Amino acid sequence: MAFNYDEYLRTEKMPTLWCWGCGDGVILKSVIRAIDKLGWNMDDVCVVSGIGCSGRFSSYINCNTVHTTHGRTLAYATGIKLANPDKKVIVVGGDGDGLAIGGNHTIHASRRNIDLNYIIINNFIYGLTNSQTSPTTPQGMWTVTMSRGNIDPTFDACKLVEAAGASFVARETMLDPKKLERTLAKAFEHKGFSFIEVFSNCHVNLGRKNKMATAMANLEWIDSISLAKAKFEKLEPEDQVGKFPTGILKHDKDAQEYCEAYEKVKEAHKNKTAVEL
Ligand SMILES: Cc1ncc(C[n+]2csc(CCOP(=O)(O)OP(=O)(O)O)c2C)c(N)n1
Repeated sequence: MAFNYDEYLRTEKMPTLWCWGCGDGVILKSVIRAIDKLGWNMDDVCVVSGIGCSGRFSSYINCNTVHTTHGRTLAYATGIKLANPDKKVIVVGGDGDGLAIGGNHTIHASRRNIDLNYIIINNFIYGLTNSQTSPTTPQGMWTVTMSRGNIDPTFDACKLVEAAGASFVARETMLDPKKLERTLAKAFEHKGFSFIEVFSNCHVNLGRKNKMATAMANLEWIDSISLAKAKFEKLEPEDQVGKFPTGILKHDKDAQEYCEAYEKVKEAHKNKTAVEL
């Protein structure tokens, strides 16, 4: 039987505002199927999103939702989770939202290892605002703010959060929605800060002046820069340059989770003792 997405969507908001061929809709479907697989009750789920095309997630999914200010998703989500530690909190934002204006929050949520599920949809550009350079825009590509080619070195979001202390780190692409669904389900089940970077296309705002103006051309480029972790590791270091491993890159099940640590703070206050971690 066909999967019934309508159960999980605010159908009155359909069709979406996303451009034709945008990967955001594919990712939304994978998120929904991962939630369904885990059997979560939507009353227990809160989706927090930022400003950007990816920010529309919280408008379309039918659960508790907060559409927050640009770059501040994790600050809101941290408050929501600390006040409701038994609820499931999924955070969605763009590469601009989470790595530029919100980069600091991304680092510190990773460091605290709070039990949030943070999905960065990396389309390598500011999509909503029409093509400004983001921290993941490849060098040399055209953007409106670097119209002769981007000179900024890029950065690897997964390496950043791993170094900062995130206990679950994964990268997938929207080229393989079933694999994405499986990885999301594992991330959602993990207790601690789960970070999932999803490569996606923005043929309209990244592709149009970078020789990939169709969704297919943009996706072929994503395919050319990403490969499964096991294959990536077999490459010589010089061949790894410009390529990104996909799959689960880190899964530490033993790291102290922040809400649990916070419970110990409450205990310590009650008993007038020092916190015991
Ligand atoms: C404080 C603040 N600064 C800037 C903006 C303008 N703005 C809205 S979305 C956005 C960037 C969107 O890019 P990204 O976060 O990568 O998401 P995408 O649209 O690509 O999904 C910017 C700069 C804003 N809304 N608020």
